[in-house]
Amino acid sequence: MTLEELGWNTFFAGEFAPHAGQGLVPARLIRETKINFSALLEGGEEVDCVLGGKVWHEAETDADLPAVGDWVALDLGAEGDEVIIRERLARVSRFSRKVPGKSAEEQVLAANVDIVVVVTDPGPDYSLRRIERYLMLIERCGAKPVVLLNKVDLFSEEHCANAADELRGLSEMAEIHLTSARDSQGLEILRGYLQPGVTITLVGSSGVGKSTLVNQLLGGEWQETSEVNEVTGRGRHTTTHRELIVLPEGGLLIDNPGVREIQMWTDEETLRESFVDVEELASRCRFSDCKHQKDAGCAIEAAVEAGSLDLERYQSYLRLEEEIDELNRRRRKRRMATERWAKRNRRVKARNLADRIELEKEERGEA
Ligand SMILES: Nc1nc2c(ncn2[C@@H]2O[C@H](COP(=O)(O)OP(=O)(O)OP(=O)(O)O)[C@@H](O)[C@H]2O)c(=O)[nH]1
Ligand SMILES: [Mg+2]
Ligand SMILES: [Zn+2]
Repeated sequence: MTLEELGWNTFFAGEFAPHAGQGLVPARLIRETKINFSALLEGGEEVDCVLGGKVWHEAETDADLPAVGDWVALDLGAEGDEVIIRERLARVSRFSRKVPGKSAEEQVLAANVDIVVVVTDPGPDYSLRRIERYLMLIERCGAKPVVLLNKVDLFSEEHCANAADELRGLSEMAEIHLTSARDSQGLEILRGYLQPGVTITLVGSSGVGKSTLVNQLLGGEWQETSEVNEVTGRGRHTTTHRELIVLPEGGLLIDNPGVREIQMWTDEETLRESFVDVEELASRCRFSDCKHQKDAGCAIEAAVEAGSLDLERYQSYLRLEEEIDELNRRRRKRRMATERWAKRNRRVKARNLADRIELEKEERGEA
């Protein structure tokens, strides 16, 4: 297996060049666990590795830490030594979401991806708004967006075609396909994207069929049925960690655990961008401080009444302002906490330094 087959290119070669002379080797991270990482080396050998102190200290946020898909410079050491990640090479792209819960931190789901495939179904998981949010973030991260409406075997042809048409209306860049992982229908589409060296990541809610698609592409059982549902007694594949898989015919695939809450990491600009048409309307409201809620001369409410603006979209626009406030509030809070923490660290360092000077004086018999 060559580095190119793992996704290596001239950009990464340039990033790696300064480290080549230091006895380090390039590798791609394929798995992350609570205690360490696994990486693939040129030739295809898999090694376990741990984070080096420099990479840890230089990371300003969690998003700077190595993630699955990242290229790193490894220190293999001597036989039997722990393999250490000395550098994380710059990324060409990263697909992120907001860390679940109260924090406003960014979490990198997959680094250096070329295509992000959103898997959904034409039934219970189907939500235009959620897919729209996904598409917006994929386009922003620089990857190509693809949507798979999976499990089409469970729904009528007409229903599936309508759902696909609706999705096509969301974006000109996104490609929408109908698939059935159960019947191996539409898999050739995924195979077509998976050229050697191309990295694809599969995202979407739990249970939509991401791992089943991967299994089908691998032509067998790659992920064993681990948990058995207590109630139904049926096996269930539930992906618990992110993993990059190299397909035999080339192409790299990152399977993700299902995203329960679609709290994608984002910023105010992205949020606003997705509502440019509504913001445009807002500029035509009679009052500049219009709340768009029963205000006189409100252009947005007029558009809803005239049927040119979707009621649901109007409602999410109103919630969006709250969302932005909340996002900025958390950012400020986090920054304050980080500043306090940095001050504390400086004090600790200063104290340690003072102690060391004292100690050295003592040792020299000066104290
Ligand atoms: N009928 C039908 N069932 C499918 C299809 N694809 C997947 N399934 C079933 O849906 C269930 C969930 O599939 P998974 O592949 O585990 O879903 P996942 O997206 O990987 O879920 P998480 O790992 O929890 O994120 C399994 O019981 C699959 O057999 C399909 O095309 N048709
Ligand atoms: Mg899965
Ligand atoms: Zn208004």
